[in-house]
Amino acid sequence: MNGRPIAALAGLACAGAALAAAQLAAAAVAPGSAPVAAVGAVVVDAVPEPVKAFAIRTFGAYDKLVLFIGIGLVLAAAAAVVGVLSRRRVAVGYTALALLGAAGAAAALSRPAAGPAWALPSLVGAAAGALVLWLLYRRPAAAEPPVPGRVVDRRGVLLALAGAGAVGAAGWRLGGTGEVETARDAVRLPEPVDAGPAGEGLDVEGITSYLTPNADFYRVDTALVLPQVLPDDYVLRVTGRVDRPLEFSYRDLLERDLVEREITLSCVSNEVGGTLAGNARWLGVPLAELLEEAGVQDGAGQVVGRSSDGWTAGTPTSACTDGRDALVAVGMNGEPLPIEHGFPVRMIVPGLYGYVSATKWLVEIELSSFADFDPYWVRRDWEAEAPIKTFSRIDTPRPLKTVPAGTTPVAGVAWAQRRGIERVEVRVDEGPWEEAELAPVIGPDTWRQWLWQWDAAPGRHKLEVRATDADGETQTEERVTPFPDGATGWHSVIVTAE
Ligand SMILES: Nc1nc2c(c(=O)[nH]1)N[C@H]1C(S)=C(S)[C@@H](COP(=O)(O)O)O[C@H]1N2
Ligand SMILES: [Mo]
Repeated sequence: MNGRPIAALAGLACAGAALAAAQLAAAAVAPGSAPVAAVGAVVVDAVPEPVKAFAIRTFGAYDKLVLFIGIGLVLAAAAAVVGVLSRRRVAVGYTALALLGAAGAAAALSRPAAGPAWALPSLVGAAAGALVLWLLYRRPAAAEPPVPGRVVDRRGVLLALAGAGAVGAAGWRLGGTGEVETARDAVRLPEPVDAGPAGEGLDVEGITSYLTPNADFYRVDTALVLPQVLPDDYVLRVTGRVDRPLEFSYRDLLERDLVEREITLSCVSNEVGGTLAGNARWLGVPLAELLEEAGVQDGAGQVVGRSSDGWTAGTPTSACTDGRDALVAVGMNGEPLPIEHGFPVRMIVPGLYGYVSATKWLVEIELSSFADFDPYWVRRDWEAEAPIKTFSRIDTPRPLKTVPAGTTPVAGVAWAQRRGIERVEVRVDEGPWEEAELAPVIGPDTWRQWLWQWDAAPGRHKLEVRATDADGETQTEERVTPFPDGATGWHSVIVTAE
């Protein structure tokens, strides 16, 4: 018998062989050139804003994994159907593989970082898939009972599936971040010439730590495969409306006078109560110095940071030169930047959301104007200028927790980078606002921990928090969503005391 299940598996084997061969080829070209990664990247760029917001809200850091699983399921279903249809007309299989190859190649070539070689993995994959198809689907021998169309070589299917698995795994490994990891491990960062003050935190159980360890630092970006930038190949270009275009190697940057500063980075997609923010000690070159050396021309009101994968962010030039610690950063909490946080070089500008300032895998700083250039998220209708809105969060007690009646610490963090936090208040069951104790701060650019000792009466309670920045502006109660320039509203949690 040569049933449909075997034919469906044969279809999977052909698609698997195609993807595995492509993955292996992509390890030699560039990880982003693999067809699934390229198609995924096109999907990420193309999906409408509400869908993307939904994905970030629902899947959080797993949004990329969910996308890959989705693409995998669609491909597998299509491959199984094509496998069955190919028994009658094997041309269906060849056509499907040709389409897969063409779509993958087109997607790869459309990526901003692509060169002509980016088409190769998809084409190699399609050819490998076609070869397996040719091997698996044969005409019945004269001695066999006549069937319409072709029979599938059962043993061949299993072999092909196993082979595809092995080749795919090898390609995945080779194309991984191993080489960059090794290069990063070899980096020795110099000591800063100017080490800024170190802040301290409050010692309260359950509060967000003052400095966020690198491993716990939130990650937000559009990169489905991590950009791989080797420090030895690294060049940062300062271009556009400047008197003198400049180039810096990684070594050039490390040899300059580095400064170290504690700065809180936060994401515009952070919802009220959300955790898309972190505070780190960044080591880097003051961006203002590079701009000064390049000579910014009149009218260059926007500094565009461009990533090795083509992503862009636009920062007002004034925010890079007004004396704040805008950095071309190489270090994070005493280590070279982790790969997922932009190794080898990224931008950090206090006071602005990450999407308008914090380009990771930074390879170009282009002086432009807001009229002349719309960066990645601005093209998707987010605001071009996005200063951080004042935010406060209750970290402990957690929502719906039961706490002992009597004295219970209520604590969390608040931030308003560039302005600073002056007051945090808490209220219980919409009673009077009570002022919280604040941790000491080193300046306006880091978050500030707060603590309020609550005398909790037994029962169910609503706790709310609001912060006031150093300009005297208190957070508005009005709840708005992150789109298009950041969420507002007071964070609240419901807890039971007993
Ligand atoms: N190359 C690149 N840089 C990027 C992004 C991106 O998608 N690509 N996302 C930005 C956004 S939206 C934020 S909030 C910060 C997050 O930095 P982190 O992942 O190190 O926390 O990086 C910014 N830099
Ligand atoms: Mo962000």
